[in-house]
Amino acid sequence: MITLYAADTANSSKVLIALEELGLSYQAIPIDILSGEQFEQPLTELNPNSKIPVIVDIDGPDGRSHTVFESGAILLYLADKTGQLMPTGPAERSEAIQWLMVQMSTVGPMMGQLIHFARFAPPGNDYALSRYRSQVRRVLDVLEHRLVGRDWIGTADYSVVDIANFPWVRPIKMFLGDEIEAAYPRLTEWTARIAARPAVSRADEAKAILAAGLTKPDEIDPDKVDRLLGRGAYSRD
Ligand SMILES: N[C@@H](CCC(=O)N[C@@H](CS)C(=O)NCC(=O)O)C(=O)O
Repeated sequence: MITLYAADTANSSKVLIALEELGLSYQAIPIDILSGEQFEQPLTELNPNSKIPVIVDIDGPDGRSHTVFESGAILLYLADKTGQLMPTGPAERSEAIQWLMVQMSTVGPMMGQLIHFARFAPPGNDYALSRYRSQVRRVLDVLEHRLVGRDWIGTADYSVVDIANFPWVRPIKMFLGDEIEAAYPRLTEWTARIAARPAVSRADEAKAILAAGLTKPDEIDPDKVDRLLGRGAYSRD
């Protein structure tokens, strides 16, 4: 049994999709990041970086309980545990890991910053908005080019690399506009193919159940938001 600590977020979705694809038995525990539960036990003990997602696998290596944080590390752990969703040949595996690192180092962080400045920052951030829109478009160009003559991003088959990218790419038009679909036809088709997978529907249902237990946007305590975003009284400037 795997325990997943998660919320209604893209990085949590990656793990829900992988667990559903792999048919692993799990329970999802909601962590209310808008009310600061990531800064309390058990999260701080499970992840010194105070972020979700985190998994605890009671049937870990050598029969011992094993904790994994960082969504990319969780995806690789689950793929290794089951021998699925990652290629096994050394060259193919190395190539897939490179593309997983692109998601972790660029797709997620650049999208995350774009969402921050588009949704959470006070007005007057034209430079930041322009920078992160440009960075997101740049990395979408890279993914679109990667899909020339191939169906999947990481390797010949659907893998954890596609799972890692999907929850970030799927909502992209909310931030860049509907015209993004025509600009990125291969990515648009890739997104539709993944969205149609039954495991993705099940993961979306599990995410909706998680979301129901979390603070709603109109209930947010402004001080807790400042803490989450490291601003106001929590600024380290
Ligand atoms: N690189 C990490 C990022 C994790 C992350 O930023 N998680 C967010 C939610 S998706 C979080 O816990 N935010 C709460 C906070 O920053 O205090 C991963 O991929 O797991």
